[in-house]
Amino acid sequence: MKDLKFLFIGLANAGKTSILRTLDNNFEMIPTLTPTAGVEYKTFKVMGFTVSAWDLGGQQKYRKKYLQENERYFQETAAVFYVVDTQAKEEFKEALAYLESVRGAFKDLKQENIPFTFMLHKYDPHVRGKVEGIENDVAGLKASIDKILGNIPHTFFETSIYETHSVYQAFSETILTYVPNRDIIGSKLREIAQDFDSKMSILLDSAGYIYGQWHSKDAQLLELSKFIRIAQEFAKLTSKQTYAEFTLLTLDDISDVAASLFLVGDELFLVSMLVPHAWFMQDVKMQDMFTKKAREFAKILKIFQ
Ligand SMILES: Nc1nc2c(ncn2[C@@H]2O[C@H](COP(=O)(O)OP(=O)(O)OP(=O)(O)O)[C@@H](O)[C@H]2O)c(=O)[nH]1
Ligand SMILES: [Mg+2]
Repeated sequence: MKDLKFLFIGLANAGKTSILRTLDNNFEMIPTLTPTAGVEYKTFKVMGFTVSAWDLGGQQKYRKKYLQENERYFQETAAVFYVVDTQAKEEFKEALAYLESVRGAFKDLKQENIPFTFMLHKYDPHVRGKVEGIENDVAGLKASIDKILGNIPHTFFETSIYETHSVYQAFSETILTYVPNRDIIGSKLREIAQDFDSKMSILLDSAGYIYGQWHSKDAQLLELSKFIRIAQEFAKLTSKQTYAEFTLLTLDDISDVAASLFLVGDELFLVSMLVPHAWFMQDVKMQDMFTKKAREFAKILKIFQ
């Protein structure tokens, strides 16, 4: 198993520990969280990797220490998850200054090209498109980050603990960058969706990690988000003792989520796609075809071993 060290960095109260609790399915803990004192460590077994997440408490006294002892904290990092509270506009300047120092620390260690995954966090469903100016604030923030990082690889995700899948998406996609041939999953997901005239498809494991997804260009963001949420919740609820090969879940008045489950070794996987409501349900032959197609992923999943 390959090891990956991920740093979770950002100002105090940005949401780092909440994100890690979310990834650990430990939601009950979130309301009682206190500021992280120093560093907390958490290990995840995911997609064939052992991920060590270092949760670097963001209070100023700790931040200073990490930068002063950068070797101890930053050495051998595979990727940095940089968490910013998008609802705290007054803190953006400080968050950017810290980012600059972190970049400087990696430069000192001659590891300038460590990739950054930005979690533009607390981008809650009730905030998006509703709180005045947040889109502009976030666009401005991204531009400033681009300027600081230049050619250093970095990606942006808008995340919220109230949309669990947004957090999983950022985490999964970052891990996937360490998997050679991962593109083959996306092409296969496109193929399966197009075979059935579907606009979106996804491959997940039963822990909820997203191995790949595909959607057509005209897919609506809100629908996509709903689709991923339903598929993910279902994947997490299913146990390998009791799973059914085919299940149809209701998305809304027009669409369903077709789900096919299969085992690879000891691991349960789910392939889902969006299908027109009531159309798929009656057609057993179609369900069979879909189930067969979904199984073809078993071979592809060997790239994770
Ligand atoms: N609205 C909203 N609040 C969140 C979200 N994620 C976390 N929070 C809240 O933000 C507060 C801080 O969360 P923490 O996870 O403790 O923040 P942290 O980055 O670990 O803070 P330090 O440990 O001090 O560095 C808590 O009250 C959380 O409930 C989110 O997505 N949306
Ligand atoms: Mg914390």
